[in-house]
Amino acid sequence: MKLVVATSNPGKLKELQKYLADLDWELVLKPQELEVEETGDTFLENARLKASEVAIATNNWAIADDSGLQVDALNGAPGVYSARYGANDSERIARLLKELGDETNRDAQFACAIAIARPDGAIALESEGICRGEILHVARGNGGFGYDPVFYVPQKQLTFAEMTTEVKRSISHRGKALAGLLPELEQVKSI
Ligand code: ITT
Repeated sequence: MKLVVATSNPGKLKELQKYLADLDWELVLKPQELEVEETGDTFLENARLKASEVAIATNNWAIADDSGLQVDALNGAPGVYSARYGANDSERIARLLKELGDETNRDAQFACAIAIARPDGAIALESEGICRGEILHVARGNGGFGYDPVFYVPQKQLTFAEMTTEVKRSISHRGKALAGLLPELEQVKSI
């Protein structure tokens, strides 16, 4: 059975494809022209919206991820606006570092909500994950995507951009959200 990966973000797509590779589902890319407006106030609402609309439009099962960075000293910003914080990754990072300035509290978290919809748009599964860390003053590492080079995880003493995909998966918001959902994804087809 086909599962449409409802994202236009290449970095996110790469991670999701890797995490879902061993499953008994045929992964299909979302049609490029199909863009869903993210009108929700929470990651979960937006993940549900994207999964449902893409499922209905393609008449297939669909999986969507809505995620973002929440910085404590910025009262949770950029949050659900993480993708809209700048025109590209380097502008988004530059804006984040500027807004934080000399702030000594650099605590932050990545949050991720994942929703899976049936072809009629009904949500079949959903899950959320969080990863705590700190915002560095200067970017480090070349891997990953988005805010990865400035997101440092003390437990690993690495930024997300310095980790292998496997290590990032083991501790990241997206890895945790998916771990809560993969066993059920194998079962859900028959229900
Ligand atoms: P889709 O909606 O098409 O999936 P998007 O980039 O608009 O793509 P979101 O609305 O979920 O996705 O925005 C999430 C943003 O948060 C994303 O653009 C990144 O800047 C950031 N982000 C999410 N997960 C991340 C991760 O693992 N590493 C770095 N940045 C991440």
